[in-house]
Amino acid sequence: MAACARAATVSIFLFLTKVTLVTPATTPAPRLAENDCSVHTLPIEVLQQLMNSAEVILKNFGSGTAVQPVAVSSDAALDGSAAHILLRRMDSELTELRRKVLSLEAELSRMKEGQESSSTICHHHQQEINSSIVNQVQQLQEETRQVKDQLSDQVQQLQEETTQVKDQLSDQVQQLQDETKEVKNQLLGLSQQVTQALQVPVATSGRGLETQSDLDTRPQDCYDLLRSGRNESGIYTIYPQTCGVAGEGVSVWCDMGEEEVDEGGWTVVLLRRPLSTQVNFSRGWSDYSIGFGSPDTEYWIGNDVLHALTNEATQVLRVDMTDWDGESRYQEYSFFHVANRVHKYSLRLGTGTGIAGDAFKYHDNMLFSTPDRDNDKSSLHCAAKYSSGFWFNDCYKASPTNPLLSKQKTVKGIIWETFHSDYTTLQSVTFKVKPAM
Ligand SMILES: [Ca+2]
Repeated sequence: MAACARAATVSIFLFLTKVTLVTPATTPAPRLAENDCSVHTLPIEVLQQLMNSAEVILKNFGSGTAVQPVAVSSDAALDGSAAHILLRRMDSELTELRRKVLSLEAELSRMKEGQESSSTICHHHQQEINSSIVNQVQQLQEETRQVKDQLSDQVQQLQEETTQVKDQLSDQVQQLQDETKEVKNQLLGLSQQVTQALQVPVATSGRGLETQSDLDTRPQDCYDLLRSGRNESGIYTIYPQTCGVAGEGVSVWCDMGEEEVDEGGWTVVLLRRPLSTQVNFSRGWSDYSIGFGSPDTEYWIGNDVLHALTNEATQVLRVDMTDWDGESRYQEYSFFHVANRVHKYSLRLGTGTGIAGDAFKYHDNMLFSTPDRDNDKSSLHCAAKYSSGFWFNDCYKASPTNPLLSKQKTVKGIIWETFHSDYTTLQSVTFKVKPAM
């Protein structure tokens, strides 16, 4: 039994001597840096195996379990003293070895804790970083969205303001142009009158003073032409005067009447009739001001000419119309006046008589509106709604400038409500003027 114990002791001694040589116990175990995520698995595993083996051997030695003897000579002639010394030395070494084993176990435990701690710290840091990145991305997205919304609002506001300013400027420019033209015409008229007044006593010696209309023999309207002997209806050029000054010639249709029925002399200012291709009456303020179309098709004489024609002398207006069944009716107004551009061609009408009914009276005192100018009394933009220029109220009872449509019941066509109150369209209509008798 003593021999077995000795043999085991020798085996452990030899084994642990090797362990001592290969373990890091003789040098300080590497400490893991706090954030060092690399894992030192190999040294720890090796140490673990070695420790396990050492513990088994120590346990077996302590419990007296039989261990395979190593080759120790049984007949070694060791005396009692020598054996005693050997045993003491082995005990001492054994104690030292146990201490080293314990130290190694502590080191191993510390390394394991370090590894686990490092791993936990790394995982925790990774989560924090991920969470931080996600938060920052979300915050950036939110800020981007807010900035985008703000920019969009500002752009829209700028566009609206630009449009408003543009409209205001356009109106102001138009008004200035109108006023300038009006003043210019008045100055020209005055200048001409002064010049003629100064020249007349010399040039017309013996005839007395003459009026300007006597000096300008060009026809101001169709009635002038009729008086000069032109009694056939047709296209003529007239020279309406503004403030005593004849403007440019205007080509118009003169209705010279039928013999012994109507004395004629009517200047047609609006002509609508069915054609293979109708004239487009969906036009802006400028077109309605200067006029458009042609006397051999359809036309609007122009609001500036209307003002000139109706401003110099009291004019009678006659409206002739025919429906698609061929029935003709008329309405006359004892007085017809159109104001100048500055006053937006405001309409004044006298008493109406006739068999078509007084639909036009609804438009008395109205300003002129076009698809690009809303001067009506409606919350709507009547001229834009009906694609025409007229003295819209809220909106109309007569619509002679609406599109010329085939026979049907629609508010979109040419209507005279007191003729066809069910909005049956008309096929032709003319507005014509001549000086009141
Ligand atoms: Ca309106």
